[in-house]
Amino acid sequence: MSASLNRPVSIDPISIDSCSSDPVSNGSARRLVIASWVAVAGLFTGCTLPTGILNSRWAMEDPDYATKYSDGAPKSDLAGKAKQAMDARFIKGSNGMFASGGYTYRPESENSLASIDVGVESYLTSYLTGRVSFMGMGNDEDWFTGADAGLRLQTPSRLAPFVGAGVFAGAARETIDASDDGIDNDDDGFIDENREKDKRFSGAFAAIYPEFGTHFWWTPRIRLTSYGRYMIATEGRDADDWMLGFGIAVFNK
Ligand SMILES: [Ca+2]
Ligand SMILES: [Ca+2]
Repeated sequence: MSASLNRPVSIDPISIDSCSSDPVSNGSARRLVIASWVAVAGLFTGCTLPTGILNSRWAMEDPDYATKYSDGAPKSDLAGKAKQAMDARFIKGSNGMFASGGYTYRPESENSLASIDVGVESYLTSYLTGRVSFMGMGNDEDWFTGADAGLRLQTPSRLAPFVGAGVFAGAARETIDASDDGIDNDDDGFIDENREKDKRFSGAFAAIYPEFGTHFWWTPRIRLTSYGRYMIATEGRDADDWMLGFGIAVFNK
């Protein structure tokens, strides 16, 4: 998949959104993402600081962790202190729900999309998760909706960088440039006038993606995530997107 990242991007005559440099679309997508990030951040303003900031045994509310570190590392044992401050292996076998919001950037277009994703995630082991979700992406002109599924390989630690791969499949309605197809697409009496557009419905839109990111356990049950994905669309490189997102997940055992 990484080879696709370097693939040269060709400009198709029916390049998606090549006609829509509408700053309103960018603005509304951006506002939606900012609003959702502020809402997530707001959840925490009323909460306490991340657990264990003043105590390296950060996850004592988890029974497995508490058993393992019931004695705790002595003050002089810095390596032991660091280990218990980082250890998140107790999460193995946990299931949770997550919500995330993202912002996509399509190199071939000035148009951007906001995305919202709600789903379930399981820790298959302490370092591997699988998840499925419903995802919607859209702006004033285009929308995509469908199911997303993926795997992430992470370090089994409180601050956990990860790499992953996933697939998105669903439907799309896109506004495309129609100024070169010999058709009066908008019935205004002019054929292929400047900036003529057409709507296209893709009943089966799909993308696969590599991704990378970082998790941070705010508490032993609440996890924050930031991620970046390169969405490789079945429709061709013109429809590829970079997606940057932020999410929150709540797990239980
Ligand atoms: Ca026309
Ligand atoms: Ca036309």
